[in-house]
Amino acid sequence: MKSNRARQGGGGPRDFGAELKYSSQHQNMNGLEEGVEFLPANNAKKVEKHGPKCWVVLAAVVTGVSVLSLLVGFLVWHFQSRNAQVPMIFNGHLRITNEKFLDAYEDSNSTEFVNLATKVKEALKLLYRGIPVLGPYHKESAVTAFSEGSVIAYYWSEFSLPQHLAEEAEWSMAQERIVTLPPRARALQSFVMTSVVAFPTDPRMAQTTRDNSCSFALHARGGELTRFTTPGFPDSPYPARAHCQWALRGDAGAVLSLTFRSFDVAPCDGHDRDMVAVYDTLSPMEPHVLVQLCGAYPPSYNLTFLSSQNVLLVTLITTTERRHPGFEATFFQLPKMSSCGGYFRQAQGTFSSPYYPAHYPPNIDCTWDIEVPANRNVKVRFNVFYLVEPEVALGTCTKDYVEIHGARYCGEKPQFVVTSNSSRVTVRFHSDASYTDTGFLAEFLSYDSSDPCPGMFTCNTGRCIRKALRCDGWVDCADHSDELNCQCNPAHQFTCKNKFCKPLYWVCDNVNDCGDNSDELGCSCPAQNFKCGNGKCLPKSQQCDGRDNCGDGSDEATCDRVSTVTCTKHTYRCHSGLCVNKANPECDGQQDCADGSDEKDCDCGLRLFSKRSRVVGGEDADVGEWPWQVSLHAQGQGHVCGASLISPSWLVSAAHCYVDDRGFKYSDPTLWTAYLGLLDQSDRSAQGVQEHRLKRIIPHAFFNDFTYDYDIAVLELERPAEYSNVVRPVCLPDATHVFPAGKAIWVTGWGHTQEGGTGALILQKGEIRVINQTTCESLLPQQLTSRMMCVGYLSGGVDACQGDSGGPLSSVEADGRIFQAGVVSWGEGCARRDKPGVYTKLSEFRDWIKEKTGV
Ligand code: 4AZ
Repeated sequence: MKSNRARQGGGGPRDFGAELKYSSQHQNMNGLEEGVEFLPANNAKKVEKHGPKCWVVLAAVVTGVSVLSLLVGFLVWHFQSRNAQVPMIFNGHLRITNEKFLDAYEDSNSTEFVNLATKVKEALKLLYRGIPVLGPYHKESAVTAFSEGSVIAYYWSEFSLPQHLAEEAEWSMAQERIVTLPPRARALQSFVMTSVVAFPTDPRMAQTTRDNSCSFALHARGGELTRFTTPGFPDSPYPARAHCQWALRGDAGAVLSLTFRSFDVAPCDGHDRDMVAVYDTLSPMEPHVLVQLCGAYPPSYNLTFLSSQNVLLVTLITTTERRHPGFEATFFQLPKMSSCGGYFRQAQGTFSSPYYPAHYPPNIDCTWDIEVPANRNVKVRFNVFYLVEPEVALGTCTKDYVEIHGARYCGEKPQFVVTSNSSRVTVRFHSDASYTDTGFLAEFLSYDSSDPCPGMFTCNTGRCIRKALRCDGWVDCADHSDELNCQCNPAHQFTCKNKFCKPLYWVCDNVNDCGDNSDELGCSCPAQNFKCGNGKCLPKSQQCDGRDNCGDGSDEATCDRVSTVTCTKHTYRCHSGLCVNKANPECDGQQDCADGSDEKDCDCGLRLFSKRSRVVGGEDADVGEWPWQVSLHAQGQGHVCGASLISPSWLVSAAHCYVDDRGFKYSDPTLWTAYLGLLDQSDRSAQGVQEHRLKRIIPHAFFNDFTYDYDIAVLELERPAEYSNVVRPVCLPDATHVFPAGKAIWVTGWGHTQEGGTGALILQKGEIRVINQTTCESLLPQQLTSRMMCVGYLSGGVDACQGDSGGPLSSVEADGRIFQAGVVSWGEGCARRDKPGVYTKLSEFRDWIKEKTGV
């Protein structure tokens, strides 16, 4: 719940006035009084004789007058602004306890609605009249809807308040009241109102209180799905500067389940943003907001919300003029849960938050009472855990939480285990009135306290992991306990000072892998020296002197001031022909070239979906996560190679995919089909997938089919691709772009998931690291050229494989943009120890791509 604004005694403006008064008195004492005492202004002689003092008097008088007029000005401004009237609209609800709900109350044009609304308005007027901070300033109230229970009225009230009373009025309106009307209110005799409460409205929403042009009321029928959309969906964008709302209802005793099936509004960036909000009430009251959404969500993202009663309100406020389709939503009613939680008397079982994986409802408390056989202990493992709520201080769990043995858990957590040293445990779940999440999925297990993880390693957190994961350099237990007290294998592991074991080739890669930096300490240069990217040590004085002293440009790449320097092969050349000393300045959100050319042509490397699906385990990619990834199907063979989209008409791929082989003309563009926006090979007609024929295949003229040197090709599409949420281009790195050793990069593709295995149906992603060129040359002797780079892990495990060829290596760069670092090319097998994958370095081919494609 959004914390209630606390009432602040002696408001800010008053304190400010007091402070100012004090400081002006202070000035008076130091200036005016001194002058008055020593320099009577009527003594002309004295004035003449004591020339300098005369100026003091004059200055003092001028200062005094200015201070006085400033003070008067301030007081006038202060009282004017204090009394300036500010309009405020509050949205609220109240309960009428002695009325029965009639169906006619759902129709705001019915006589019954109008009559009851008149009574409510009258009652509110009387209520405000009795409150000094509200009564004199109340202008108008209106009832917008009624719902069951006995009858709940939703209303707004408008006030015109002096500025200095706004905060107090806000506080007063937020006090939940039971209203007893004065006996003279005859017309309202026996009209009992409770739970009267209201909160200030988002000023942008206030307009909707009067304008009904985009207001809709929908009632769920039986168990049927009711559909609604933003105006114009999906063919035209929703209106700019619109204020829309959908009041959703079910029958008495029901709750509602609302799902956004498609959601694409303007991105959440910037101050002005379009926003969809869902409220667990029919008034847009902030303390009852379930979610606020902007941007675009992939269809796989769970956007189902449950209400606590039989009503929900969806609002759309648009302040931008961007063109987006909006949303399509459905809702239905279902009986309210009579209770939640459970009572288990067995050795193991599973349980979840209510309605998992939908967003659990607000205002709910559940208890699970678990008891396993008496001679065993019980542990609860949370496999999925999302109880995220905005504005909750880290670790406080003041809003939604799970409680076990008095400890509260909230937020987003990777798998964790809570153990009990008895056979019984009680798990409590609480959700408050605002913001809900998808909740948790848990299982309980009984265990023998002397051997909690039979055949496995027990983390200090209680989690069981495979024994092979112990001391492998990767943290698998949340508390690192699997990597503590290890004996490192000196053949391929480095022993950190803190005793962690890390792969040897991570040493001196400029990344603090140990956590205590001990893997980087032995590699630093002597004092007063600077370490180049290529390991050379140079005097600090040579750093940022405009000259490439390191030989790889690194001494000039990270200078505080971006300056124009002599061009070398390591400096970025602006369109003007001048060079700048900053590393990777392209599309980083900062103009570095005087002509702005480094920030031109930057419509690339961004994903449009604001959120990733919360995939549990696995390495399946999500819809729209790699919108530049392309799948190339050869006639009669299905997926053969990957590629990347770099412009509407051009793809980058690997030359070796298009070499004729065993009688098949892979070089013939007419035998290929490119699938863009694809995730699942078994669902190529999924929404958003584009199927394109190829017009041309241009392999690099120097491609060597034996060494795989120059393994790059560009492919022209027969007709241009249409950019969408799932089809977008990647950024191409400049020839000077550096992807340093140790940098984490993503490789994606539908290739084999194991050496000698079969291809994946769902696009796979894997995070790998750039390996130092000399290390790689020693691992793959006489096979590496300067057009190739190694990326992967020497310990094996994650790698590209057959079928990934031609696909991109995607690197997240400054400003969050994704640049293509390489093209999947070759390797000795897949994921083998000491045999990382080899990739074509894209920066080496920037000019070639420009020459062949114009991109
Ligand atoms: C291939 O055959 C292939 N492990 C691609 C990458 C790698 C191995 C094979 C790297 O397309």
